[in-house]
Amino acid sequence: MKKFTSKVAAAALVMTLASVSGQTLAADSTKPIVIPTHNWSSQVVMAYVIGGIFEDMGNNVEYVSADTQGVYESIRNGDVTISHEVWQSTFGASFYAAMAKGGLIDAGTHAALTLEEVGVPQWVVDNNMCPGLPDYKALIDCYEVFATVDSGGKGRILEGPQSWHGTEYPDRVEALLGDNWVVKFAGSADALWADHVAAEKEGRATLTFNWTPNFTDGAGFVFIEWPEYYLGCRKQDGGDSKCGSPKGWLKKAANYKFPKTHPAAYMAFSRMSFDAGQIGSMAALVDLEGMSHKDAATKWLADNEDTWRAMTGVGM
Ligand code: TMO
Repeated sequence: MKKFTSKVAAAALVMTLASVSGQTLAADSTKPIVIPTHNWSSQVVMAYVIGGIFEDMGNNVEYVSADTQGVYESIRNGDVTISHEVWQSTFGASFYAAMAKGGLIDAGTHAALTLEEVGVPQWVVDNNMCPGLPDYKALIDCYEVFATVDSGGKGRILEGPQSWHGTEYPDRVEALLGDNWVVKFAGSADALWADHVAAEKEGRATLTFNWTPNFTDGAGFVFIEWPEYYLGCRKQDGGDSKCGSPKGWLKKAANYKFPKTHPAAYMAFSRMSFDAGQIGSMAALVDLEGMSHKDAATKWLADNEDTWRAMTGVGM
């Protein structure tokens, strides 16, 4: 009896100690946390940044190259564990479609506000190449200024890869600009940046898709101002597409089991919040400084240790 009592007391003491130390109470599974990589720089760098934080906490991590829309279904069914850059304009519909089916959770919102929109490099405005910008109505009469060798005399909008937006810009151009404009899809983000460089060299104006936060925030990029976005205004959502992109959020998503299988990693992930400067700098290390995504993440983690360590601990 005496032995039994002391065993119970010992167990109670262990439980007390465990709950005081909090995080160690429920250990994270050794199963890898699967992090997706996509096709723009900040997302890939942030994948390795977050993976590096998880590894520092003792977790196992795996990276998979994933489709930018299909990834939300993969998170829902557990093949991918998280998404750390859910941009409202491009991926909001796929994010909520997966959530509605059950299995994907909203794991919080970054501090950064976002805009994914077409626009012109600052020098196009500075040189007054299309008077009246950034109002979209100025484009109606300026189409010839934005013609390229492959646009048949029409103004050209260089969209990002089609997997980001689908028919959003062709629909909008048809609704608001008319027949003198054509939308071409770039094969990659790098093709957008190459076009900015070539256009400046050739002295021609260019109108391309871009977003903020991004490395271009430094040199300046002027986003076109369209009629305001509202939920349902896009053709694909039942509207007439006479609207611009939302001034949007940047969310994180996770599989619904992640908080249970990896409580410490999930808690850290739910607390991770990057601002515009931090996200822009992740992109700049690759797109301006020419680093590999992995090296950029290693440097970012070394330069910002106080910031990310605070996210991994218990407390306010
Ligand atoms: C999803 N993106 C930031 C490239 O627009």
